[in-house]
Amino acid sequence: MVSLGATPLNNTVSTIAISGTDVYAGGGFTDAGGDANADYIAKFSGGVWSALGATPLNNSLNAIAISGADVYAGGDFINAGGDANADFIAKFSGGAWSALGGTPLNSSVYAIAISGADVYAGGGFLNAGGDANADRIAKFSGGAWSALGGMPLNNFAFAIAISGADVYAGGRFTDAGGDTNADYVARFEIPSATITVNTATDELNSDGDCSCAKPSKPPTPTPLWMPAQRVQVPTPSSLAMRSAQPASSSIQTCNQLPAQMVSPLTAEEISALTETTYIVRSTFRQAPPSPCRTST
Ligand SMILES: [Ca+2]
Ligand SMILES: [Ca+2]
Ligand SMILES: [Ca+2]
Ligand SMILES: [Ca+2]
Repeated sequence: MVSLGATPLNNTVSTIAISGTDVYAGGGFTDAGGDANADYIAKFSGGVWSALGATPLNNSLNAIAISGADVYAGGDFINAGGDANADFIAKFSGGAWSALGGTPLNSSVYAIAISGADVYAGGGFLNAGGDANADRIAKFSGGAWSALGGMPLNNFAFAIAISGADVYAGGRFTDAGGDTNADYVARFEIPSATITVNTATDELNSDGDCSCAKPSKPPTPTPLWMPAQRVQVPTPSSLAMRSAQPASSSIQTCNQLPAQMVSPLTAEEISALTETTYIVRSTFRQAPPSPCRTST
């Protein structure tokens, strides 16, 4: 083992995250590498420690997660970077700290995990974002905090890890989600909330993305839609196989496609579905006439 730089830190490190060649450390230390602003979190880059921004955090750090150029920190601090809402969790981006949403958490964050654009936090907080069920674990998505499946944890969450649609949480809780065996560690499956496939009046363009808002003119089914090509679309029944909560899902099928062009999804294809994907077995050779273009 060797040191990071010539100036040792002065207190505990609780979490480390790496982005490229930069190492981020968080914990109980202050003035990392002699930088007066490098308190509780610091970046080791090019052989030296430096602060994240000019406004140091005011209390210990427990978790760091990095997504692209954004560094998420969770801990015991409040008002990160002077943002009154940046309590216990904050994002460092573009040289400044900012809050996650307009409603601060009310207690410590011990774990952060990121899945796509969603940030999952675990800790000791209750009612994140005002959601009565968002206790000790919550998802920040689309600017707001929410519970995981309406299921609060009954004690602290200290660790979160995500693999695909599975969110694993560890902590001091018992009976997560009402499962008497889900003690101290549990898995939550992210529901495939909404899978929308366009109608036949929408564009099915060459990249297979058939999401489109309002066609001004229905395309002509032939010869643009070649009979040799088949499209797979999720059906409500296949979605039910995938999701434990089909009632919360909405789906449209290409309801004007000839029936023989639509065949059921395989189990493997169903398991691969996510909120933002659907499966087109093969794309159509030509897009219908504009102006209908993809919206997502
Ligand atoms: Ca300091
Ligand atoms: Ca505050
Ligand atoms: Ca609650
Ligand atoms: Ca139990």
